[in-house]
Amino acid sequence: MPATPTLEAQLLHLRLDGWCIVKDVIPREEVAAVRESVAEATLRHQRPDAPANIGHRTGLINYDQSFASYLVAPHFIELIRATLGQNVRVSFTSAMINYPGNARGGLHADWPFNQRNAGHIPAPYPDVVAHLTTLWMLSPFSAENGATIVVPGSHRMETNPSAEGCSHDEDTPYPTEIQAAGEAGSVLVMDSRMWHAAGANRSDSARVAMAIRFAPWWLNLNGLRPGSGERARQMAATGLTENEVEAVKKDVYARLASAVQPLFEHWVEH
Ligand SMILES: O=C(O)CCC(=O)C(=O)O
Repeated sequence: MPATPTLEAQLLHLRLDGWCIVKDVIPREEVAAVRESVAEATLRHQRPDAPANIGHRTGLINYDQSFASYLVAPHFIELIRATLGQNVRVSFTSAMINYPGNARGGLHADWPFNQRNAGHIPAPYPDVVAHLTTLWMLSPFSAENGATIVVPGSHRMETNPSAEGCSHDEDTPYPTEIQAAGEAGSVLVMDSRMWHAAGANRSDSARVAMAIRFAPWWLNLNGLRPGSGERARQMAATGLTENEVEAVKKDVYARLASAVQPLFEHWVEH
């Protein structure tokens, strides 16, 4: 069995390639229970405007907390904190169920680099790690069921295919792209600038995953807050829409473990 990569090796992989996989963030014997809990919450609270063939629930922490304790699994959170600083914050918790037949997505970078969001850092953007996207494999990710497509090294670009004028079309596979496969319980950690897309699900079962995103303390998240003046001004100024992240309910926050609470403190409802 290959040795578990060290934190230094994972950091190098993340810096050079823009992504790495952290294994066993959820232990194998516990991942089925988390998958079932997340899938059940997603089906019960499904977003009506979710794209075809995808079950989606944003603000997942309000609907299901089965995953919360794993956010501080030492070999996972050490990597996140070594990259973004000790006072890191969770910016998004989203569940995604990609059903059989779900088509390949377009290549893009995530918020705040996705140029279609009102609150985006305009391209050409600087070479700074400002946000991490972590995709939690609650089902195993394989080429067949649509493991995330990544373009290694693309995080060092100053733009991405969501931008008008980007020299690569979002729907054209990139020659060096690969699929980030892994076992259930593993987490794909990537620089949010990295070009990526959902793979096509050609299997006969659903791929259940979560996108948990992390921000450093200095990144302004106010544009994601429903009803905020800053959000309205960003949308009016750009003519673009923006993702919404509902506030964490007080009683949900109160029940989180003390080691998990600091990740969500900034977003608790007033
Ligand atoms: O579902 C996937 O594999 C990719 C998801 C994605 O592109 C995103 O959350 O930004």
